[in-house]
Amino acid sequence: MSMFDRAGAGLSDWLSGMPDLADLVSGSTVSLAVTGLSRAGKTVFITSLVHNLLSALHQPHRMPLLKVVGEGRLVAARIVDGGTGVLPRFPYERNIERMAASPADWPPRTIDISEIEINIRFMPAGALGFLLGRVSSGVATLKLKIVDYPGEWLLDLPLLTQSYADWSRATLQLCRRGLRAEIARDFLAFLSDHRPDVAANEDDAKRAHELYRQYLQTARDQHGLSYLQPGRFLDPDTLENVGMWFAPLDVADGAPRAGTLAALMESRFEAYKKNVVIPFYETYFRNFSRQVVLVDVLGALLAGREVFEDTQHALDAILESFRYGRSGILSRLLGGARIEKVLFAATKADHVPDVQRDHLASLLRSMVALPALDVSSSNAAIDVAALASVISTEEDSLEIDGQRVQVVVGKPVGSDTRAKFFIGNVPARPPRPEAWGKPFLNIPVFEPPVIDVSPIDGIAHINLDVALDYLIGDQLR
Ligand SMILES: Nc1nc2c(ncn2[C@@H]2O[C@H](COP(=O)(O)OP(=O)(O)O)[C@@H](O)[C@H]2O)c(=O)[nH]1
Ligand SMILES: [Mg+2]
Repeated sequence: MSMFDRAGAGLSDWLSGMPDLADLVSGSTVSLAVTGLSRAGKTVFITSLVHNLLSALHQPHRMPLLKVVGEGRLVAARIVDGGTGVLPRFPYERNIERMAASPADWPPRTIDISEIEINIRFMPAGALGFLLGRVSSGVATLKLKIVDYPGEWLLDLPLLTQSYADWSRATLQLCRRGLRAEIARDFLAFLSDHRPDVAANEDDAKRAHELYRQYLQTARDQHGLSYLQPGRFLDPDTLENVGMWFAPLDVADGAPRAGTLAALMESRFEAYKKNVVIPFYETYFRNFSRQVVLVDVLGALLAGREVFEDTQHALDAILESFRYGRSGILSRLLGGARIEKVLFAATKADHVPDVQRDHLASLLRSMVALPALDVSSSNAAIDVAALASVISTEEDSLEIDGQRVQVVVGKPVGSDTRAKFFIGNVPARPPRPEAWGKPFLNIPVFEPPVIDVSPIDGIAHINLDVALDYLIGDQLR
């Protein structure tokens, strides 16, 4: 090999580690998916992120740790209107108006998938910026596609490797334990009155499905449970389709006899996988390259041991969608595409004083068993953070039993007065079995702070810039 060859190889090695110059000029796209279990804070996260990006030119001090902003390289950030997206548009404007209204309130609950595109124009850093300056105006473009989708949908991945009998057995076992047994009482009573091998009829199928859905909904809305399958049963729109009205039954192993209730349920279970679960992975999930999973760690912690462990169980199932080496099904569905980086983020960190926020992140780290995760290169890179999309509280202190403790103060929605909120200490690790307190589900909903609806001043947050830099910073270099 001549000197020249070697030098050439060295240069192309060096260049291959960098974004393509042509891509930088014409613009590349990065798809950032935002998910989390219901009420984890997805809508508020995206709204604040978009607002702070659009405001970053005027108010760079809000996002100093997003390097493209902190280093003064941001040129412009704009919403792409009428984008090419096939998904419903994420209602950023409606949300920010609601949060900026007076009295201020939070955006309404959402259940569906949506997206919004932001065009980010920036000066590339270092040598690349220099090269780009020689061939064009020196300004690069990144199109950031942000997609909001329910984390419950990821809980359906395990269904793909289960038969109806497998799934029924696992689901009913869970359903007959602890808190769930009580919530599912009506559904379980139905099961004991109806053998799975009775002749199939629409009335029984419908009744079983309704009772099962009521159980899922109560478990989520009144008890804060999250390991709930199938994920779409919590979204009323899927109910339109009779072909998906099923529920688990006490079936024996093997294929059920034709014409029985069990056989009907089994065919609907298979239809759900084929028409709902698989298309989500093949059509949407395979296009995501970066992912945030938001978790209301504090809510889970305060709701008590059973809910906390259930959240852990759900996170475990969610993680399966980012472990490419282990399940052949995922690589088949994604056709080799993969998410490169995942951030698990504990939301609403403004509910605890500053000194407790590191613990919130450590607690989440141990909930997702991050230390034990095999860091095989086939998996997505994963990290953990604590953040608040919208700081809605201030710090204060309070005397409790002769001791001064740090608390947060905010104005609960609908109230005229400000209230102090103290939850004790956030542990850095899941509490020991005997250390659990009484379940507490009434975390106050604090009014958002005063927000300007125009993207000038931005919104005060905790770690949104750090999170975004981890997720897409490499595309803005
Ligand atoms: N204090 C505070 N509350 C938040 C924050 N993010 C979300 N929330 C609260 O959590 C609720 C649910 O958030 P939302 O984004 O709608 O959750 P989603 O179901 O995951 O989209 C909101 O209505 C707020 O009350 C935050 O950063 N700070
Ligand atoms: Mg939402």
